[in-house]
Amino acid sequence: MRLAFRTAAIATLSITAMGLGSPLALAHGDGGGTSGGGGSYGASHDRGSGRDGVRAASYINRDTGAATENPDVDRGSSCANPDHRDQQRLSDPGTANRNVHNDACFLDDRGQKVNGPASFQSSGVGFISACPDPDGTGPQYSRLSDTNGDGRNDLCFQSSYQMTGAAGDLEFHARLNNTTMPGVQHVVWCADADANGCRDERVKDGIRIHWNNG
Ligand SMILES: [Ca+2]
Ligand SMILES: [Ca+2]
Repeated sequence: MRLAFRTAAIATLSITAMGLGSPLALAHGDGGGTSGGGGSYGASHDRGSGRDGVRAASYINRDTGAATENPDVDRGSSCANPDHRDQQRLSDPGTANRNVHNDACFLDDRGQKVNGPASFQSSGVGFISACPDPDGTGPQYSRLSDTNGDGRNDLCFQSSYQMTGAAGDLEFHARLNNTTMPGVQHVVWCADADANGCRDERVKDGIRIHWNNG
């Protein structure tokens, strides 16, 4: 499945290279060829050079208006203006009532959002509580896993950015939670064509949550 996806992504490289450089072209690709952005990015990264000007931006979403709204996070926190740090009280036992919403983007040198397979990787306290499928029943997919077997999910791989037609499209999304362990949770987000996490990647960004007892 992964190999098939990567092959398809690389196949779109030539299309991307033929000049689909405008934001309009990117939007046009949302029907399924959007992996062109990510595919070309991942392929470049595999060559060790990276695509010029593409950078990772990860931020904490304030969840304005939601039950989980977090007033400690900047109101304007976004890919363009990321708030990377949060102080958060532990969620009540057995709930996610104070979970943290981590969003992220790849931005090209004009500040436009581009696609690419990517992963959120958590370390320290806490866990990844949600790793949504980017397109619901469509061909893109997510995979949430516990890579070190400690009972806490720490790796969220997503084959593309969100493309559901809802708010938050063109960005990557995960939810973080913690009910029992005060301390610091680090979450790195990276371009991850090989779907194995961020330690072998160079294009990445990260956020940090200080969980406390309130
Ligand atoms: Ca899907
Ligand atoms: Ca990797």
